[in-house]
Amino acid sequence: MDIGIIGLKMAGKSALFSSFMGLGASEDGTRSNMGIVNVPDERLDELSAFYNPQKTTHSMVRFEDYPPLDTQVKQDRVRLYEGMKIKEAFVLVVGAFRRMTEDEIVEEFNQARFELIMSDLDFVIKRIEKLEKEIVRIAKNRAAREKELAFMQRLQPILESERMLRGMEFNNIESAIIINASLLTLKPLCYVINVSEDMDENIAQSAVTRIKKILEANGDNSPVIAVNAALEVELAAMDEIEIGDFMREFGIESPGREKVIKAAYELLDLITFFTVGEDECRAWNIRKGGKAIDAAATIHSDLARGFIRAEVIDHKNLIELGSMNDAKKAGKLRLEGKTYEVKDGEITHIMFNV
Ligand SMILES: Nc1nc2c(ncn2[C@@H]2O[C@H](COP(=O)(O)OP(=O)(O)O)[C@@H](O)[C@H]2O)c(=O)[nH]1
Ligand SMILES: [Mg+2]
Repeated sequence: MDIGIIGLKMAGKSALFSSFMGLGASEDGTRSNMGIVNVPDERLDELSAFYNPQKTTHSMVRFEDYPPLDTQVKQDRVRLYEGMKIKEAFVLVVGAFRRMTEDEIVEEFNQARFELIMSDLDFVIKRIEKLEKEIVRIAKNRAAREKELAFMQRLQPILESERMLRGMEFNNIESAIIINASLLTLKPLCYVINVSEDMDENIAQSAVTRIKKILEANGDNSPVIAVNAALEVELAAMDEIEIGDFMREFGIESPGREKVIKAAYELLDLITFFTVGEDECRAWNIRKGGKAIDAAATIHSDLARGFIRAEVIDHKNLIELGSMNDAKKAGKLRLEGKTYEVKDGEITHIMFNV
C-alpha cells in the first residue's frame, strides 16, 4: 500500500506530506521523504470506544513525497518517473495558493497532468520501436508481440492528444500488457487543490468546480479535495484539544489531511474488516472480492491453514445490539465457510485449529 505525492514545483507536496506525518512546521531537511500513516476510520473508532481495548490498530498506508514532476535534469527525471511506476496510486497536489486567477490554477492542473501523459507517451513510443524491431527479427512469440504492438499503437494517439488513459476500457490481454507497462495515467489519482486563507475563496471554489468538470468530461471520477496544506502542518503540530478548539472556531468538520489520507486509501480499492476484543481492535485490508480464507491468511498463516469457520457480523449490528450475545440472539452473528466473500465493515472472528 504505497502512494506517491506528486505535483509541480512548490505545489505544497512536502507541506502536505509533513502534515500527514505530524511533524509540525519544523523542516530540518534531513527527514525522510517516506512515511507510514494511520488511515482514519470512524468504524474502528466506534469499535474501540465499545471495547476500550489496550491497543487500537488502524490500516496503514505508506506515502512518499516526490521531487517535482517538472524536474528538468534528465537523470533526475528518469529516476523520478521510474520510481513512480511501482506506486499503486498518487495524490497530485496543485499549488492554487500561489495563483492569482482561476485560469492559472486550472493551467497548473493541466500542466501536471501533461507531465504524466508525456511520460506515458515516451514509454509507448519506445515500446513501439522495440516491438517493431523484435517482430522482424524474432520468430518466437510473434503473435503476442503483434498484439501488444497494435495495442500500443492504439494508445499513442490518445496520449498525443494530451489525454490520460484513465477511463478507457480494456480486454483481458490488454489488461495484462498494462500491468507490465505500469502506465502512470492509468493509476488511481486523487487531486488535492492546495488553497490558502489569503486567496480569494471564490477563485479557489470555482477552480475546484472547473477541475471536477474537466475530469467528469473525460469520464474520470477521481476525487478532488481542497486543502490548506500550510494550515494542516500547523494543525498537525497541535494536540487534540487545540485542534478541537481550532476546528470549532473555523467551522471545520475534519482536518483536511484526514480527508486526503482517506480518499487516497480508497483509491486502492481495498475493503476493511475488523478484529475486535479487549486486547486489540484492529482494521485489516483485503482486495475487494476477498474470501474468508483470505481474511484469515491476512491475519496469520496459521489461521488460514487451520481454518474451521468464520464468525461474521457487520460492525453496525454489533454497535446497535450492544453485545455479541445479543447479536447472536438476533441472528446477526453468522457462521461462514472459507469461500464466503467478506464485505467492507464486517467484524470477522476466525475459528481455527492447527
Ligand atoms: N500560504 C501557503 N503556503 C504554502 C502552502 N503549502 C505550501 N506552502 C509553502 O510553499 C512553499 C513550497 O511548499 P512545499 O511543500 O515545499 O512545495 P513542494 O515543492 O511541492 O514540496 C513552502 O514555503 C511552503 O511553506 C499553503 O497551503 N499556503
Ligand atoms: Mg518538496
